[in-house]
Amino acid sequence: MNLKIDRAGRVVTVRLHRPAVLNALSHALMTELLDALRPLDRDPDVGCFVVTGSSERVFAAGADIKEMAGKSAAEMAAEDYFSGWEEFAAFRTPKIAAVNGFALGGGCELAMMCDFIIAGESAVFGQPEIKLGVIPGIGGTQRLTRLVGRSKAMDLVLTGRTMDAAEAERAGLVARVVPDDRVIEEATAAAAAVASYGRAAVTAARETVDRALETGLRDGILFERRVFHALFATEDQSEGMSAFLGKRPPRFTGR
Ligand code: CO8
Repeated sequence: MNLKIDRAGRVVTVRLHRPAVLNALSHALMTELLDALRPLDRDPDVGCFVVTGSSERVFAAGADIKEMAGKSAAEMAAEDYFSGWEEFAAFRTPKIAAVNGFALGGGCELAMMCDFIIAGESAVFGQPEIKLGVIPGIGGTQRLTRLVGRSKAMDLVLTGRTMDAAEAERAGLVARVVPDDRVIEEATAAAAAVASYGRAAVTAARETVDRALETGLRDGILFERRVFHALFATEDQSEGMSAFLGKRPPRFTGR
């Protein structure tokens, strides 16, 4: 097994677990992750995923270089190597990356596939693929550029240098930096908060924020307003607003 999965209430925590190779992302790890999360993604009693490494030293040091090294271009194309990660990125359950230590190459890309990143003070981010004679291949050039802008993305992708958690937060890659030993606690608390809200509103919020990266302002604002209107078809909207006005906590049911 390349993973450890724990479920507590509505939060599912996935720990990458290949310590001997710093959680390098192999095809087997990806397949296990997808097989484990696919049914959970459809489970109405699961409200958020937390993805993390298995130690304070590493989140993931990238795709498994040993696995890739000997492949030909034809083999990579025939396998559509690592296209499965887009299935992970497309899961509808919100995902929070809890990053301690190295998040390099595919590790940084995996963190960016999540909705947001909570990092420990000693976390290290980078896209060092250029040093291996390749480029980021599971979204790095695209997601990093959208998150930190062209200039910093070029700096990281062309020089292969790493950045620390403080720089990653300043650049907009990381949402919060916390002490290393608080990363899981903070991410789990954030996940529990997300999981406690109405599912339709959470899905609408994610899709609408992500739409901002893919559309012009005018279309994005219209999309947001239409989605806002549509949420008035849900019981959770009625419950959330009645609870506020009645000065009581809401009881969301996901309907
Ligand atoms: N793949 C395979 N094995 C790895 C990887 C990796 N990415 N990273 C580390 N390991 C292994 C090492 O080979 C070593 O194994 P061994 O003990 O058998 O020699 C073990 O993990 C420990 O690593 P180090 O001894 O190197 O540990 P250090 O503390 O000295 O260094 C570093 C830690 C800085 C993280 C270093 O290991 C490193 O630079 N790792 C590689 C980082 C990297 O280049 N990542 C990018 C990989 S390429 C990629 O992610 C592309 C993704 C897109 C693919 C898309 C296809 C379409």
